[in-house]
Amino acid sequence: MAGVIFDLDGVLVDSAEFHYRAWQALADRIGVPFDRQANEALRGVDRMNSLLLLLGPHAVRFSEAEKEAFCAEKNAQYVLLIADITPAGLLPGAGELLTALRAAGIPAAVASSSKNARPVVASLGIESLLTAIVDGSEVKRAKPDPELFLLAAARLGQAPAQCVVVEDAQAGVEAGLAGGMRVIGIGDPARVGAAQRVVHGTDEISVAMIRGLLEDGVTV
Ligand code: B16
Ligand code: MG
Repeated sequence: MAGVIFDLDGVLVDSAEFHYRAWQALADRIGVPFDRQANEALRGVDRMNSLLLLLGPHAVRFSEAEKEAFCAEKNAQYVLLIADITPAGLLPGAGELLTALRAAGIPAAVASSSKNARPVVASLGIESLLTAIVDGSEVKRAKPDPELFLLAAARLGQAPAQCVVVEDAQAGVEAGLAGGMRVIGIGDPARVGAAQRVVHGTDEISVAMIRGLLEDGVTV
C-alpha cells in the first residue's frame, strides 16, 4: 500500500510566484519593505501568518481589522493572477508523474495550505488524476502542524507511514515528518534539507523513487 501527497504551490504549479507578486503589491502600497528574498519565508505559510511575517516589526502599527483587510486585498490580487492558469502551468514533470502514479495504482492527493487550491487544481486539469484534495479551509492548524497531511492520508485510505509527501516549503517538510510520513523536498536544501530526499524539481521524482522511500521506511 502506498500514497503520494503533493503540496500544490511550488510543487505542481508555480503559483508561488503569483503569491509573491500579490504580497509585493500590498507591501508597496502600505510602505513596508519586502522583496523576493523575504518572500521565501512565506512559502507554505497560511495567509494571516504570511502577512505577519511580511509586516514583521511593523505589525504593531495595524489593527486586527486592518490586517484582515490586508489579507482580503492580497487575496483579491492573487485571485486575479491565478485566473489565467491553464494545464500549461503545470511544472515540468508534474503531469507525467501523476499519470505514472495512476498507472501504477498509487493514489495521489493534493494537500495545500491555500484556500484557493480547488480552483487552481481545476484550472490545471488534473482533478481526474487525484483521489483527494485537502485545502487550507478544512483544517484548524496550519503547516508545520501535520493536520492537513493526516487528513489527506485518511482520504487516500493509507496509513501515514505508507505516504510520501512532496513539498517545497520548510513548514511543509516539517509537517510531513511530524505526521510520520516520508518526505521529498524540492529546491534549496537550506529550506527542505530535513526531508529524506531532496530534488531540484518534480521532474526528478519517479514511481521507483517513491517505492524506494517507502521500502526504506519499513526497514528503518
Ligand atoms: P491562500 P501550498 C500555500 O500553498 C502557499 O505556499 C503560501 O504561499 C500561501 O500563503 C498559502 O498557501 C495560503 O494560500 O492565501 O491562497 O489561502 O504551498 O501549501 O500549496
Ligand atoms: Mg508549496
